[in-house]
Amino acid sequence: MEKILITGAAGQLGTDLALYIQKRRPAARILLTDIRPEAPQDLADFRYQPLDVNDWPAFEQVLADFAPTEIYHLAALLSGTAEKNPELAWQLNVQTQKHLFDVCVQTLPGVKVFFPSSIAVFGPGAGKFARQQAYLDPTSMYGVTKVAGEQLGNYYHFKHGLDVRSLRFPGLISSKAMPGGGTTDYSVEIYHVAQQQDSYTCYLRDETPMPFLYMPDAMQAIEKLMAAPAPALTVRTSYNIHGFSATPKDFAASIAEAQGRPFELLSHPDFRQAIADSWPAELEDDAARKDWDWQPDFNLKAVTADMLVAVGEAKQTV
Ligand code: AKB
Repeated sequence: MEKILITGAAGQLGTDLALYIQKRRPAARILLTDIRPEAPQDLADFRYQPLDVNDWPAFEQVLADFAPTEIYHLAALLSGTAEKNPELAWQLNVQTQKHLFDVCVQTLPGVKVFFPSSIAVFGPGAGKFARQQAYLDPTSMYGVTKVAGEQLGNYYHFKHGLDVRSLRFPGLISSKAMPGGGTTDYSVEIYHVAQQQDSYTCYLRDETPMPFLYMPDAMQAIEKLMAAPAPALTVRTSYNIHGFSATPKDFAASIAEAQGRPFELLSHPDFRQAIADSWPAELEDDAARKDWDWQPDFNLKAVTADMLVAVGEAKQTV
């Protein structure tokens, strides 16, 4: 019996992942947990348990009671929030993740664990085109926690045989749950604003390039990575995956083109500009392509066409 536990399930990635796994693996038992007291509307059909994963006894109890065969550990602070609260970021993104790995080694033989890493692991040393094996010198607290998390995953794999797998996500674009506290969040907000207004004010300079990925591509990446035979995996820190590179100006232009009317981009950079400037614009993802057949389907034009419809439909049903 496949038993799948998702932490941080009410977030942007968790919401889509829960629905995707439910559809693709109908026989699996799924337990969703999140710090929120109740499941959001989109996840109302799932078994749901409120859980602060930083409460280790409570987390251990959930692991003991449910005895998952697969864990998607998504509970984490993103870049903007981590920069404002570095202590909590270290506690949640590193110490709790390490504790989870310890409990897995001690009590859940054979369990597979996925956790999301990020382009935030890169800093100036990687340059604007980040290779899989680039030097990692992140300048954000979030990036520091993600490098530590990756190294822990690699260590627990080689030292204890724990089957930990991970992806370095670029900015994720999706139409269900909103992202919370990241530097790439504008790439989702802009589509919501475009439903009602003809301009959007971005907290980054209009020519700031970053890598992005549409959620359906993120889903197929997680599925392929988790299904790959263990010997095929040559990377046990975290795999680079790339969808497309774009600037805020590119997003606005693509919305204007799709809507057939002008859409203006205004820019008022805040503290997130420094974070964005320290990240690469593009990722080399050859290892993912070779090891488990990674290939994205969506470019910016396709994302815009899809997002404008999906966000519009969601607004009509509210
Ligand atoms: C963020 O902006 O913090 C995240 C990420 C790139 O990991 N979306």
